[in-house]
Amino acid sequence: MAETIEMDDRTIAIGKNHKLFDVERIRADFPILHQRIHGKPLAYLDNAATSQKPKVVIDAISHYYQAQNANIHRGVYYLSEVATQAYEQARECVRSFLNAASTEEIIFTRGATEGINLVAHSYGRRFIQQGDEVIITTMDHHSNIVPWQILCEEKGAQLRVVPIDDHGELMMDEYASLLSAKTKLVAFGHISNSLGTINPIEKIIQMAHQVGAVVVVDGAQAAPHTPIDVQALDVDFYAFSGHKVFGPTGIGALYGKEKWLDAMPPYQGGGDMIKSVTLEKTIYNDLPYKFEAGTPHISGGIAMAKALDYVGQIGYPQIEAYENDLLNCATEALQKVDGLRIVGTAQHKASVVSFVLESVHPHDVGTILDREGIAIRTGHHCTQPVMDRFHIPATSRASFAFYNTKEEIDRLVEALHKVVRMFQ
Ligand code: C6P
Repeated sequence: MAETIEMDDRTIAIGKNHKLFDVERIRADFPILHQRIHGKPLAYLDNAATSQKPKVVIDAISHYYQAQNANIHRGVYYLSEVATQAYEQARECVRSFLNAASTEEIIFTRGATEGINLVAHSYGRRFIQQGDEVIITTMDHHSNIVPWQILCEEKGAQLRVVPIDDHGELMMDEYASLLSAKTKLVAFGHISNSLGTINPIEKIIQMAHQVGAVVVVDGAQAAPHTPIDVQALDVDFYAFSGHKVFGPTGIGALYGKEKWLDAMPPYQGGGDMIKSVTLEKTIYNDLPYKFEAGTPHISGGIAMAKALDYVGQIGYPQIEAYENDLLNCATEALQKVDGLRIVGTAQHKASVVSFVLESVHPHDVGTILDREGIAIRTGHHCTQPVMDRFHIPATSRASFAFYNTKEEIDRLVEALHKVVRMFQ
């Protein structure tokens, strides 16, 4: 973790060379943040649901449609070549973001959900057999539960689940005891969206590999907060969504080791994923195109690459240190709100705080906060097994990005005091 030296509430110096993290300068890049909601300045604290977009990303989409729009991999004319080149450059940018060995291992998807479904349908259908075991965890998002349930049901395989403790941490001893020669696949979230827990991903991968299982990581919540190096992790598959990392919706990427992608059947059939088609037989295209049927979200890929560049320019050490500061500040202040209990108190957490307020339903909390211009998410966050584990129907969740400020946290806390007074 980078060393943080606070200079004032808005400008902090981070790291040995004291690179300045000027949140006001960063906020200036995000047009949507400068508006009033119900007459109050917007405090957007729902970044785990989706992040806001910097102007470079918005401009990239607009520029694409104003100057580059054409279908890719198909035309011999100038515009098609320009669009193809921009899209393939975006793939190279994703490769570099994940530190994958080659662009052949980068498949554009609609997002993390589609990435995980692709692996379940393609790898799962080919390699998971009756009697095999697939391991997931209690803290997984529905996107990393349902595809494996469908697969296991279809194949007669067993779904095993690593439980979590009262802090919202994975019970690693239980994980160790679930692993066996029957374990063929382990799928888990890098960071929990409802608890904020950062999982010990290196250890989980290493343990799975020791029994010969392949590992699928749902990186939807990790990409905005922490650097990812798929080669150092030695992970088999890693999925993330563009919209959570300051890019557009409807685009994301799946990393897969080439040896697996080569051995897997296509996920969908259609244009661009073929080399040749006769009515008798189809020869599939090379990687990564074998997994990209149909016209893709071209502007999305290009704009997502801009977002990844943008994040890279700020730098993960700066982002991690600043967000950690926000997390500590919010945790400390929220604990002082009467009747508030934080759900998810893991030692290693991303900037996500879920909480329940005694005798106030989270939907009431969310609605009252909205009147103050504060956007948080309330509900089960697509993690119903987490809610069941903590015997609650829902939580309120504030999730921070690097453009959030301590003033916004102050406003959140003040509004929650108000909610408590209203329900007294
Ligand atoms: N979580 C949240 O408010 P998609 O929808 O494919 O971009 O991402 C799905 C997904 C997968 N895994 C995790 C850990 C996630 O957090 C999400 C999306 C949002 O928490 C919407 S439910």
